Amino acid sequence: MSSILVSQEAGVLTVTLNRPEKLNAFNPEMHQDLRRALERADDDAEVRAVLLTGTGRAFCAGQDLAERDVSPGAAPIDLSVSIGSYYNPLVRRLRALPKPIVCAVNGVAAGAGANIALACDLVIAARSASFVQSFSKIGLMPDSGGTYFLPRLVGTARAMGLALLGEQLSAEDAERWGLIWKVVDDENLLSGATTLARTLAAGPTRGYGLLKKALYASPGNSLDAQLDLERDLQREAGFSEDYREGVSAFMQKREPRFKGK
Ligand code: LHQ
Repeated sequence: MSSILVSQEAGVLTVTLNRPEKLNAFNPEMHQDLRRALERADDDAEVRAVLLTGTGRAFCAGQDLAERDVSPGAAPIDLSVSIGSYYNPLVRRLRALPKPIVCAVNGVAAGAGANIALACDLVIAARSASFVQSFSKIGLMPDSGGTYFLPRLVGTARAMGLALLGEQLSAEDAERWGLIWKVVDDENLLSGATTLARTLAAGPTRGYGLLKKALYASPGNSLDAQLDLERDLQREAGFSEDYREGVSAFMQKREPRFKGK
């Protein structure tokens, strides 16, 4: 059985984590498959949005903890190797993809699984889903961008509580705290996320890529630097066909037909 499922329709590449018996925990195969899928999303001009979700009752339980020998006497484990080889490149790839990524969190998202979801651009969660910074339960600290995303999304006080206590945060609280975009009823998750991804796939893809760049650069920039960046990126947006189409459609009082160029 493949560790991920990939399908493409209406400009949306849907990538489904598919190790349900392991709550979609990451192993090297799943990392490699996901990397290939995201490379395809980047390279294929027909792909104009990505939808990431999971099969079964979990979105992703983070690293597969059965993969490492932690028995007494076993060799010390250098976790920086898999973080450097897999998790950090994955977070960077999600953030840098110049196309919108919708994450449909279908169940529990734990450890790196939670933070991979937060690395996506729009996170929608099923009402029964939850988010757990479970790292402290196994003697670790948040990785996969958790110490970056959490304080920026919910503030240091809540980030610290989540990281120290490792308690499950319900999808409804995650929405209320501003950790995610929206919570929806379980039965509406996939249809809602697909509709959203298709809407984005019919949008001005280049403009979306540029706005991702600007918003994600913002926390590290001064206002001056950000204004300069906006000027430069808007210059690029202004050269796009979709800008011409958008303004023409507005003036002609019709719906725009964006091509993503
Ligand atoms: C699992 C897992 C799992 C294997 C549930 N692995 N089997 C990066 C770099 C390098 C190394 C270290 O880590 C990292 C990043 C990380 O992600 S570290 C954090 C790793 N993840 C966790 O610590 C989460 C562990 N899982 C849980 O806390 C719970 O299972 C959650 C909260 C996800 C779900 O709880 P429940 O709904 O109560 O389910 P459960 O605990 O009963 O799990 C169901 C089964 O899934 C069970 O197996 P079994 O054979 O008893 O049915 C678990 O052992 C297995 N499972 N997570 N990460």
